[in-house]
Amino acid sequence: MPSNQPQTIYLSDYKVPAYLVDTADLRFELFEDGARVHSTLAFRRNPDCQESQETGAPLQLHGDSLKLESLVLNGEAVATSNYSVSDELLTVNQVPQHFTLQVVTWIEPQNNTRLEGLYKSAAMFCTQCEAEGFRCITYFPDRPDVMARFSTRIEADKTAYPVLLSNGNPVEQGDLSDGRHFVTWEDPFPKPAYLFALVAGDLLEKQDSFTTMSGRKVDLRMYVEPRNSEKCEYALDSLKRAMAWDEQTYGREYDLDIFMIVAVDDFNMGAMENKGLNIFNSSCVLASQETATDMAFERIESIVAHEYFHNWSGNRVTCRDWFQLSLKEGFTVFRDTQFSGDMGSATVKRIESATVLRTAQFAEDAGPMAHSVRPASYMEITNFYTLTIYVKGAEVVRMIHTLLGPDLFRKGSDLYFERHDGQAVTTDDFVKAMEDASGRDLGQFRLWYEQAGTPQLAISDEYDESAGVYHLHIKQTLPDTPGQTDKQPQHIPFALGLLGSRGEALALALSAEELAKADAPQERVLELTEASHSFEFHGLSERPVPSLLRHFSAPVRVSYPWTREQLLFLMNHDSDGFNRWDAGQRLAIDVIQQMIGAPKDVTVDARLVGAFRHLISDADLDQALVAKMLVLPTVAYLAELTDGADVPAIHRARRRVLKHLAIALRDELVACYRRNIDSGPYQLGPEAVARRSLRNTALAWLLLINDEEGRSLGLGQYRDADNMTDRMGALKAFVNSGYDDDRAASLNDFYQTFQHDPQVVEQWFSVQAASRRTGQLSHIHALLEHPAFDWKNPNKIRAVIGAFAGQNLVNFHNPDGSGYQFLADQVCKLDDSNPQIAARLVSPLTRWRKFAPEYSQQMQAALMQIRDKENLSGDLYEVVYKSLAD
Ligand code: 0A1
Ligand code: ZN
Repeated sequence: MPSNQPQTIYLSDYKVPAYLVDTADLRFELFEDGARVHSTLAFRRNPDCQESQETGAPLQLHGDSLKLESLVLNGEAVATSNYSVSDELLTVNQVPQHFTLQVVTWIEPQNNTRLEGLYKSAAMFCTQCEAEGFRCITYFPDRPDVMARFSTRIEADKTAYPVLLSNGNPVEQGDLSDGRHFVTWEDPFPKPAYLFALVAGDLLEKQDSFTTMSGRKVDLRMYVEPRNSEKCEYALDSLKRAMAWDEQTYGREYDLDIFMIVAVDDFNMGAMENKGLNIFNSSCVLASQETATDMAFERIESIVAHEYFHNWSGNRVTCRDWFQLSLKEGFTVFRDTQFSGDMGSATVKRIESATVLRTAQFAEDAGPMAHSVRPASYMEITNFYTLTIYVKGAEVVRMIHTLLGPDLFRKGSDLYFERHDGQAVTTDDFVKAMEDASGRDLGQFRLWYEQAGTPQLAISDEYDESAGVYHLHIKQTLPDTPGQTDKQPQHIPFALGLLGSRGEALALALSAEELAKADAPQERVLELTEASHSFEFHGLSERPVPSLLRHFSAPVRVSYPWTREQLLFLMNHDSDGFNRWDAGQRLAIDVIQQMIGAPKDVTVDARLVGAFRHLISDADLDQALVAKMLVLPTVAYLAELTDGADVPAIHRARRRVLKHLAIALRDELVACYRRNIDSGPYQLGPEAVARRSLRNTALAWLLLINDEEGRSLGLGQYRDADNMTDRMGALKAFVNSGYDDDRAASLNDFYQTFQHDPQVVEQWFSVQAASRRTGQLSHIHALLEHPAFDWKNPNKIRAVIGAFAGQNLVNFHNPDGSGYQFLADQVCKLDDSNPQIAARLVSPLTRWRKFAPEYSQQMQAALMQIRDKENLSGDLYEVVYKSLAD
């Protein structure tokens, strides 16, 4: 057991802070060999803390990797006997009711490879303080329920760092001696330290503006390295759309005079919502037609919106403690998905959210790190920036929206923002506001926050012909998760419809009386609260086909004995687009599963071919939906659905089906490709995006079967592409094809063309690392040796190692165990420089229990090897030990 075993922190141990900070005045002196941070903090005892009121508890400040240079209390140096410093805390004894503490620390941003606190990304200084990075800058009560008014003076060399940014508004600037200068920023809004930010660099400024609903003009500024000058427009436009949408949908207006976005190349996550100064991973904000795919544009729009929306859901109303992380993240993801749905197709957005949830969040729920939306304990909070907190958290908010309806939900959110503006609160406060505004009892609903795991609904039905009544039985169970057994039934909104034999929507009368009134709706949201329910639908002259869990109305698994005929019927007739897509997925899953290990003479069900023929050929269907319906369920999802999964076998079965479809539909694919060629100028609207998507799917399928016409279409597309979606679509198709020369030539050309653009080089890495053909270990090793690879850059690490272990399932799960060994080696290596990234990358290994014994044993062995590493970080310790626990 390593000596640095991290402690477990429990929600039940929460105590209010003993001291509050009213103002934090910071002065940063930035140099090439380090930075000096002068901090002046105005403290007072917390009136809500009994202990500090009565006995004057010692003052404890968090600190991490700091060199303390001086400590002054109310103008006098603190005697060494009156304070102590450990690795994590600075403790000052005997402090008065009110006092000012001046702390000077020395830090080394240039050597900060963890990318927490103040660090250097290329030539610029930047910060990342969520969750506990501020303590790497100076000593501070680094917890979100301590909110202070910050001012920040930054001093640096004027030539190397002409731009000096922090939160709030600039209030003073000027020159200093030795070619240095300073800028002072003041943020009028009290905030927790995790929202602090600082940026210094030689950056280009892009300006725009937005006039708020009350008529205030807000300066919008984006700061990027000069070479990225042409990649800012989309983010700024997205920002303005998000600002307008939040006013319209939630009545929320921006509150400062300036809103800034900065792009940095080295960043552990996607982006950060620091007050007034959002910092983005370059890959999540920079885009141009030539360098970003449609998917990247979509991602940028949603992340820009997400960070902006945090200004209310996160910053104005923040979290009391990190157990409440989903208070801001779940709600904000809900808001950004609503926004994306409104900007494009709500159905397509719903399909995308459900895909992530069912593929990856359900896997998390079923794995060793399973936790509830509001966890009860953690070791390292950075390990809890999970899909459960983010996307399941968003689903929970979405269910409240479904239960209350849009108007009461809005009343609830208004009450929440009003009641808690300027406070640090809990998920319970959120639910309470929703209850108080709507009059609904959400008591049982709160279990969604407390119980981990994915509820399973087992559904059966029968039809009583003589009575004309259809019976639907729904049983819910919630599987055990680490530390949680014997769970309670949850409150589940279950949307459904019934279809008649001509595909028409039937009226849903739950009783004879309702039937008599003859105004029963065609879709209902049933509320499940018991372990089992039976519903009756009256007045049905034939057995209906049920359309279950419409719009994916709750994050649950549904089992129902669908026949293939029923699925085909729903694919064609369901009025709910989501369930049309879902029926297609279920049908494909059924067909693929049948092929796993099946003898050669078993053929692919002709009905699947027929259904896909219809999708590919009928140009009158909603093309954006069709583009989604043509994507077969991924190997990752198929594995998630299987106990004792044999990934290579799943992969072979899926390919067999795919190839069969491609051969059978070869002519239709060529026609679909040609029909969707765009002749006019490049556009980003939903129709153009759907056309490119359809064309790229057709191309990929054709190249999978070595079709010569497909090959020449692909070569032409690559050569003539005026945008990255087309270029990347062709490149990907060749990389995954059997055309070895074309693959080599296009990869080479792509690199030559884009080698100076890190965001595109990242795509170049990941298309290879994720490919069955180029993602063999020898090639992955070669990518790690490539001059453009950088062990300090999280994006490059994710593009190669993350894509290999997370997307290239067939090579990662090589039966010889080499993929596991490789990941273990890289994770150990990374743990010394960036433990956060190491702990995230290891996650594919943590799922070892899912796989067939010959795989799971080797995965376990790889985890043990990591466990035994010297100086294992706390981050990796938590993930690895929990994964290996019985
Ligand atoms: N709050 C950010 C995500 C974020 C979290 C942690 C970080 O560093 C450890 C960085 C960013 C968001 O939700 O966008
Ligand atoms: Zn967020």
